[in-house]
Amino acid sequence: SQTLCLKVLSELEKAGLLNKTKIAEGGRKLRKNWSASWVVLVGNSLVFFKDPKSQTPSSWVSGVRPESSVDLRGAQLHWANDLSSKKNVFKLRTVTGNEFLLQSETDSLIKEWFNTIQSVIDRLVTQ
Ligand code: I3S
Repeated sequence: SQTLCLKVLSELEKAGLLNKTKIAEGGRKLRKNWSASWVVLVGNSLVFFKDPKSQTPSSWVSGVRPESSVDLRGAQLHWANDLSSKKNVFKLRTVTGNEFLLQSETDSLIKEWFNTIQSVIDRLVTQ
C-alpha cells in the first residue's frame, strides 16, 4: 500500500549489493554458501533479496519478496577476516543465534555498511 511504501522510504538507511553467506542457524553451524545479495537496511531490520542481476524475467515477481530478514535488536557486529579467505568480511550475529558473513571487495563500501549497521544496533539499545 502507499502508506507502507512511504514508511519504508522514510526508514530506509541504506541499500546495496554485498556478498553474503549464513554460517549459523540458531547457534548451529552451517556450511558456507556465498552469493551476491541485495541488502536493504530499513528500520530495525536488515533485509536480504536475491541479486537482481541473477534473475530472469520469469522470476521478477518472486524476487520482490525478501529471501530473509534479520532483526537488529541485540545483534552483534564484528570484523571477521579470520573467518574467510576473502577480504573485508564482517560477521553479524542475531540474538536468536543466526550468524551471517557479509563481504565486499570495496573497502570504503564495507566500512560504510559496518558503521551504518552498528549505529542502528546502538540506537536500538537506548530505545
Ligand atoms: O571456511 P571454509 O570452509 O574454508 O569456507 C569455504 C568453503 O565453504 C567453500 O565451499 P566448499 O568447501 O563447501 O566447496 C567456499 O567455496 C569458500 O568460498 C569458503 O571460503 P571463503 O574463504 O571464501 O569464505
